[in-house]
Amino acid sequence: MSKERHLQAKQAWAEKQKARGVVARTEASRDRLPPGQKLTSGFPVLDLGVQPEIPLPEWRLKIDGLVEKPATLSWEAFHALPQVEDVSDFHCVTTWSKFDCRWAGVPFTTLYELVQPKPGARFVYFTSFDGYSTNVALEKCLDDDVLVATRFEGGPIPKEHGGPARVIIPKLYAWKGAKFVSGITFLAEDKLGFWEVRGYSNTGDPWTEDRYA
Ligand SMILES: Nc1nc2c(c(=O)[nH]1)N[C@H]1C(S)=C(S)[C@@H](COP(=O)(O)O)O[C@H]1N2
Ligand SMILES: [Mo]
Repeated sequence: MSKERHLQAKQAWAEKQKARGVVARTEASRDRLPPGQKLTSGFPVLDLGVQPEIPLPEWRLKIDGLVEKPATLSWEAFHALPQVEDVSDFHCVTTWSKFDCRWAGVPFTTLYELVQPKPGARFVYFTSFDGYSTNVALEKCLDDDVLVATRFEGGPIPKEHGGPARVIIPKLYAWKGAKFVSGITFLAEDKLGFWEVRGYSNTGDPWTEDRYA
């Protein structure tokens, strides 16, 4: 079932790319701003008080757990994978939203194809170089706009925003997107991440104000 979902996501992305040439993304903000959110033009920084310095030659992304082909990708190996660009909105649970963030990187679905999760895999646990973690249902990671991003607005992601690489899951509150990402683990059973253990919602849907558990 998730196989079909990830193919659907690839197709949706292709169609969106086609559409982007002709359709400007100018929906009225009231249709784009989830309930209880305020639009910001800046880009606040939220972290655990640590912005780890990771030299690119030492950077690794480890993908493991319930998969046929675990992988540990160097910066070079990661960039040998097909890269995409996607523009999405960003919603922080602390009530600010930022529209039209232009991220580029590797689609989650590409990493999914690379490691080939086993049929029992239903959850994803992300870990980071600063000790952060977060958990997401696998189904939610297979949308076409979910990326492991290495670029923001045409340049490298600034360290304070999670570079060298961060996860972007636009349809969920932003705490579900691990900055400074270092690991992606596929699991059969759910495992709560840093904020999920501390009372944030397990699902984190901005449109239903699904903020706290
Ligand atoms: N590694 C790591 N990822 C993280 C966090 C963090 O503290 N550490 N904070 C999360 C939260 S609560 C939000 S709102 C976004 C903030 O991203 P920004 O600092 O680029 O705005 O990153 C998320 N990912
Ligand atoms: Mo947040």
